[in-house]
Amino acid sequence: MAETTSTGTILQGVGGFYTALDGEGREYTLRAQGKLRRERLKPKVGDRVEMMPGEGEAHGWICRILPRCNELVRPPVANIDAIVIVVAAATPDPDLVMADRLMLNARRAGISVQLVVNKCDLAPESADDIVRQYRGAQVQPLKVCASTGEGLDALRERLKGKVHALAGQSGAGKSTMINALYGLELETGGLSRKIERGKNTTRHCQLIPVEGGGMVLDTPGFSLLESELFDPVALKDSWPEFIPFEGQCYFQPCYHATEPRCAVLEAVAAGKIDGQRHGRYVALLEELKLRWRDRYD
Ligand SMILES: Nc1nc2c(ncn2[C@@H]2O[C@H](COP(=O)(O)OP(=O)(O)O)[C@@H](O)[C@H]2O)c(=O)[nH]1
Ligand SMILES: [Mg+2]
Ligand SMILES: [Zn+2]
Repeated sequence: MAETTSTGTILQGVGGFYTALDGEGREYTLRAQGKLRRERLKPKVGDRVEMMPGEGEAHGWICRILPRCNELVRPPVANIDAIVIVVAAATPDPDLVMADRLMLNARRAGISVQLVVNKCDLAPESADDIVRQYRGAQVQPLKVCASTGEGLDALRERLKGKVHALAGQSGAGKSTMINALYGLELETGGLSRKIERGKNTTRHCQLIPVEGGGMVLDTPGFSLLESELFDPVALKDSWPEFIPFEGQCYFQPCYHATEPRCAVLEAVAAGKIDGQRHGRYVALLEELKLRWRDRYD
């Protein structure tokens, strides 16, 4: 048997079987070789791999995972150019704590973030408020309506040629948005369809090649999202709003939470930094400090 290997990109993985796409647009069904499993190297969607295609109907093998440019734990993906955080203006009520956590994780992984406020038809004022809160967050907030397609041309343009993942609350409209952006037919429906067995909404990650050379990834919503554990003093580095004021606080380093003569707190008081975004930062900081303190328990 010819032991030729080639390179491919993992599009999805379900129950230990992976689908990979090669440079010529061919798809392969693969399993991870035992040595990968023994080393606990689990291929992720987006991974570039060395593979040994199977002969005929037989599945092939993933021999090696090539070095990753970046990776996320939730959603479990690798080599993503941009993460699109989808927040609904209403229905469900926007969970901006989750949006902030997704942003934080993406930033720490070195992935650029695009914020999209969906369902603007339902609550235009709420949409404006969310955009206002994220004005300084370097997330290019965009208001859209996935069900009518409004605003999607601008989004498609920004994402052209990129490998991008949509993430956010269940029911925010991620699958509807992908369908409207690229003329696909992913399962949508949020809560109403859950009762129909087997007709559930997005359950696993799947990378789909789209026009313009990019790829899109639909992800299931997460109800619980804990960020990785790291020194709380580094949390502020993931809030771009603080950058102009860094180094101007009386105490160094400064958490920008309760310290006297803190330049960031002064900027919040003066309306230069959004107070709600800062408030969520402080809450996240407190949580991280507790987890950091108890990290050896
Ligand atoms: N009114 C309105 N409903 C939307 C919009 N986008 C999606 N929906 C609806 O929201 C529900 C959840 O959408 P879905 O795409 O399944 O959300 P996902 O869980 O984030 O993938 C569906 O019933 C969609 O029809 C929108 O822009 N406006
Ligand atoms: Mg979905
Ligand atoms: Zn400070």
